[in-house]
Amino acid sequence: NKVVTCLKANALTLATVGGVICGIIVGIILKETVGTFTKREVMYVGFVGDVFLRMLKSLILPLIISSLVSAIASLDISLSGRIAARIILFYISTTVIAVALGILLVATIQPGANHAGDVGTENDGEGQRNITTVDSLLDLVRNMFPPNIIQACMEQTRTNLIVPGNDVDQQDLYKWDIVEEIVSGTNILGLVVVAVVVGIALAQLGEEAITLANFFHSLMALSMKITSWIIKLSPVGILFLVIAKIIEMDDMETVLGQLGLYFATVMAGIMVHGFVILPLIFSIVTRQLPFRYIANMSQAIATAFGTASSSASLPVTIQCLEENNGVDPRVARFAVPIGTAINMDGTAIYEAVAAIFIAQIRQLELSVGNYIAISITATAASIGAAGIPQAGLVTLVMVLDTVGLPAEDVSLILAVDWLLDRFRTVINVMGDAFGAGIVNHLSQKELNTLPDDP
Ligand code: DAS
Repeated sequence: NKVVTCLKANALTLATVGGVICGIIVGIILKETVGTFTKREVMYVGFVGDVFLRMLKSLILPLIISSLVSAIASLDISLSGRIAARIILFYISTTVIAVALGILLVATIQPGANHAGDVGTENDGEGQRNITTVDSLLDLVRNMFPPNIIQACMEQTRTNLIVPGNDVDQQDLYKWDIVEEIVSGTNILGLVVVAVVVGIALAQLGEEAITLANFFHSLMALSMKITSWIIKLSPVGILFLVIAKIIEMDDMETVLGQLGLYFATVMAGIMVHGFVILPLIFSIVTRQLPFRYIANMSQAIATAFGTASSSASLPVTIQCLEENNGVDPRVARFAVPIGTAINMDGTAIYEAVAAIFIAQIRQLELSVGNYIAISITATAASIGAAGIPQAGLVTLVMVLDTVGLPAEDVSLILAVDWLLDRFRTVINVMGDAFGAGIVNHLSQKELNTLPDDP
């Protein structure tokens, strides 16, 4: 009966992972039997999943603000400063490792070499968007300080609720006004900075602002309560999200023929990074095996795969860390919102591989300087990308611009991006989860000396 209790305890997680697997199987069967589906049919099939995704996304705003403010307000400044330094150092260094791994793989495997020059892009030329790297890097910094927090919240709600990539005709990719929003880092970065500043101010004010601090603690509790309800829907929600995505895709045979090696290169990079390198760092620091820690995150992994959005997975990631992995809420609620804003290892690898793959197809000789520029902009692009579907595809424009490749070359890798997006989103979430676990371990002594937050 030990097994029975274990199954009961993990029933929802098993059901959610089952939802992903069934979604893939049913999707492929539908695809093979029915063939192509109209956009309207896809929308009907995916309707339940879309509603589930919007429920999760509606929580992003209150959760990001309340989790950060309440976490920082309940730590003393010096401790939150040390925790922030550790978490940001971990995020930046793992992203740099990820980009280096991506470049190593794409430079050795050379996936673009055998297609050199054979694929052109029919491009009407109009609507072409030259987003230069410098502009978008400046935008990234500018967006960290939203001029008007209310407006930033409104815009963020808009970005969260419109799910780009699923219902926008792919060919219009670089015509999106969403491009501006995503390349300029959207407002999540701005909200994170504002929330950190407010949290520090509340911690400094102490008793004087205890009412406001308690408001954020209650808002966090409210958000987590609603999350626990929504999570119960994930098996069904994710099932339909995956089915809708599978029946919508182009036929994989021809696509994988052309992009198979590229797909394999990105997958190799993100899987090695997410399930070898990060767990290795985790085990070395915490002296515990990573398997249980990863298994305890499977609900968040399934949600990341199903929604292709690390922001939408945020509530589940926090819950898995606190409830299953016993990470101190003051660390989890600090690390994860910052992680979904700036830590996207999967996306960083993908940006580096995709840009160099396209350069190989274009028979563009890359100098060492180009590789260095690509690694810097791939890191910046992953920091600037929002945690919403196919954000990485859009910030890829920045990396292409670094080596003089036009924005519309993104269309060369479009066909498999909806699937790669899911895998890189899983690794983005794993990077946040391991970051929280490692910093939680390193901060244990200091956290235990502090009174528990109210
Ligand atoms: N889908 C993004 C995320 O949610 C990742 C990406 O687009 O690269 O993390």
